[in-house]
Amino acid sequence: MIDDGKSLMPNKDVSLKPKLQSKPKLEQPKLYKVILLNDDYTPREFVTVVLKAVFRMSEEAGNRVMMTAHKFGSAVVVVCTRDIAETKAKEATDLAKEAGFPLMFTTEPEE
Ligand code: TYC
Repeated sequence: MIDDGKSLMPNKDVSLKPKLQSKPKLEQPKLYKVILLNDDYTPREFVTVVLKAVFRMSEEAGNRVMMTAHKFGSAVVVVCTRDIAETKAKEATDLAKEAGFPLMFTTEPEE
């Protein structure tokens, strides 16, 4: 009979014995920060627009991150895998460049 998983009979293919050797845990992927850098030329409103568009931030979150970079020189936008961090940082920097602004997003590994 084909086991459809609905039978109440014990399934002889499933071992109930405890494993003697546990599988080694998979490595967690290293995480990267996307950093927003302040500059003197990009309008504040435009920075918030980019944060909303590329990083799917709310107006409030975008404004908060933008003001953090404005006041302190830089701000962490998001922490994610290297691939996503680099793609998003480039997308956001390119969007600003197309609009004629020097706004920069960089990435760095998390400690
Ligand atoms: N400092 C810019 C200005 O006064 C605004 C700005 C904020 C630019 C944050 C970049 O990451 C930035 N127009």
